[in-house]
Formats: sequence, structure tokens, C-alpha cells
Amino acid sequence: MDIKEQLEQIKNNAMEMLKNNEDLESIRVKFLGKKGELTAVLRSMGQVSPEDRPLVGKHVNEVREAIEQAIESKKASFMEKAMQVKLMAETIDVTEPGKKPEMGHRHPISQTEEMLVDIFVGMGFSVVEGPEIEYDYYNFEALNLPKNHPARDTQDTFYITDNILLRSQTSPVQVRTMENTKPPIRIISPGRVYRADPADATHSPIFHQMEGLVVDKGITMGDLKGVLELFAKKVFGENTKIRFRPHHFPFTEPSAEVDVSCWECGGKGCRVCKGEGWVEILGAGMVHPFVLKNCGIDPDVYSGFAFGMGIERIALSRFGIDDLRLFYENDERFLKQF
Ligand code: 2NL
Repeated sequence: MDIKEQLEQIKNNAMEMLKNNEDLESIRVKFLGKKGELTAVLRSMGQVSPEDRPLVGKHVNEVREAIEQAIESKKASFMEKAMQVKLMAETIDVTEPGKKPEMGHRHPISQTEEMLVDIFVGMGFSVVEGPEIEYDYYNFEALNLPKNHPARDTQDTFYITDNILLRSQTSPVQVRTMENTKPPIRIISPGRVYRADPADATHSPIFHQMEGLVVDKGITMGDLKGVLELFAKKVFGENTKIRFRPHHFPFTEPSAEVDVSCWECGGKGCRVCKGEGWVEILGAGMVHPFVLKNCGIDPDVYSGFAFGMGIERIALSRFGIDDLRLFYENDERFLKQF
């Protein structure tokens, strides 16, 4: 076989292999590498007569270029195919409807707290917060509940030490405010409070309260009634009436429990008001002179009113729920409804 035939055969072999083989690098090494078939032909050029060498050299180069080109174009077509596959895999259907992100929302207790805060802020009250871990003094003593006072038993309190406890009401916030603020004072104190009650449909050891306090010269029970009436109408509707029933709290004198006319039946009597026509929603009264004095305010110059309500109780009525434990279970099926 002469060199020309040899070269033709190398070329044909290479092209044939390229058709059926994907390992381009091994084909390149086999034919064009240092120990490859084409290089071997070059090495045997010594046997070619000097006048034929340029022609044979040219032929060798042509074959080399043909093989290189075939490898390159094969490589390009592999890349093209790979890109096609990748693009197919990454295809985005821009007409597909979007996935709506699940939006959360405020917890019903927080919603209720915000509604109450908005109403009182609208009447000129400021929001004040304070510690949930309190001194016995601010939670009880300053509020006219000395140690061994029987009323302390009615609020089973979580004690941390002898004189430190989890606040059982948000009153300590008002006491602290009276201690360090000169009247006029017009504040509300929403927040979490703690009582050692077993959980049932209407009790929870952790719950939320909002108290309000107004202290100034000439504040009367009439001011208290006006504020609470406006509040009741905003929460339960324009036709709502309120009713004061005499009561006793150690920190107010006189004291009252406050009812609203039933939002369900308007006062005729129904399941919600248990036939009464009225539903109790808060406690209130005129700040006891001892309490004012304890906080450094002269009861002969100033007077004030205070009130306190459970936020859960308002939330239950507002959303028509009958078991307070639902608020704390964090079951989405429940929470999603509000
Ligand atoms: C209720 C009753 C009430 C107060 C809280 C108060 C605070 C100070 C002085 C006087 Cl610093 N009073 N707070 C007054 C009356 C009633 O809460 O049933 N709460 C759930």
C-alpha cells in the first residue's frame, strides 16, 4: 500500500469512527496524537523520495485538517444537542398560573388588642407597656392589697420569689406611670398577664388584659361612663347601652362591674346573654385615694378613674367563639377563619 492509499485509509477510518463513537478525545489521540497513526506516516517520510515529499506533506496536512474539522464539527453538534436538552429541561411555561404565596395574618387576639388600642388612642389615650415579671409591691401593695389581704387569694399568682411574681393584671404599669408622671394622665396598658388557673373554656393561666387610667383635676364617674359608653358603641355597635352594677375592687372606690346590652339579641334575652339581655365585659371605678397617695399623687387635688378588661373575652364575643383555648392551640384551620 503506498502512502497515498495509507492516508486515504486513515482518513476513512477516522470518519467511520467519528460516526459511531462519542469519545472524541480518544479518536484525536489515536489519529493525531504524538503516537497517532498520522504522526507515524510523517515519521516514515524518510522513505519517500525527496521530490515527492512536498506533495505527500501537503496530503498529510489535508488529512489532518479534515480529521480536525470533523472532530470540531462533531464536538459542536454535541454541545448543541446538550444545550437543547438543557433548554428543554429548563423550559418555563409563562402562561402557567402563578402559585400564590400563603400570606399569614395577625392573630385574632392581636387583632382585638389593636382594635381596642385604636379606639382609646382615638379618645386621646397613650399606650404604655411594662414588665411582665413584677415586684409584689407594684402588682398588689401599691394597689391597696397589703400582704394577707383576702382579695389576694382570688387571684392565684405565680410567685418567683417572695416579692417577685408574674403580674396578674396590667395595673402595675399604671402604678409605675403615676409614680413618674404628673397629671394629667390618660393611658391604656394592653398586655399579657398570668394567673395560676387551670385552663378551661373561660380560663387560661396566660391571657391578655387592657387597663385604662385617667387622672386629672375634677375627674368624675361621669367621665368614666362617657368613655366606656363610647367604647362600647365602637366595639358592639351604635345601639349598644351600658349598665353599671355596684361591685368591690380594693383599688377603686366606688367600683362597678360594667355590662353591655347583648349584641346578639339587643336586650331581649338569648343564648349569648343567657336570657339576661346584658353581658358583663369589664370592671371599673374611681381610683382609690390610697392608691393615688401610694403613687405620690395628692387625692385632695386629683381624682381619677380606672377600668380593666380581658382581651380574650372581647375576642370571644366579637368572633362568636365559645372556648378560649382555641386561641392558644395555633391550629391553622381555626386561625385562618379570622
Ligand atoms: C377587671 C377589673 C379593673 C382597675 C382594673 C386600676 C388600676 C389602678 C388603680 C385603680 Cl393603677 N384601678 N385598675 C380598676 C378597676 C377594675 O379591672 O375585671 N379586669 C379584668
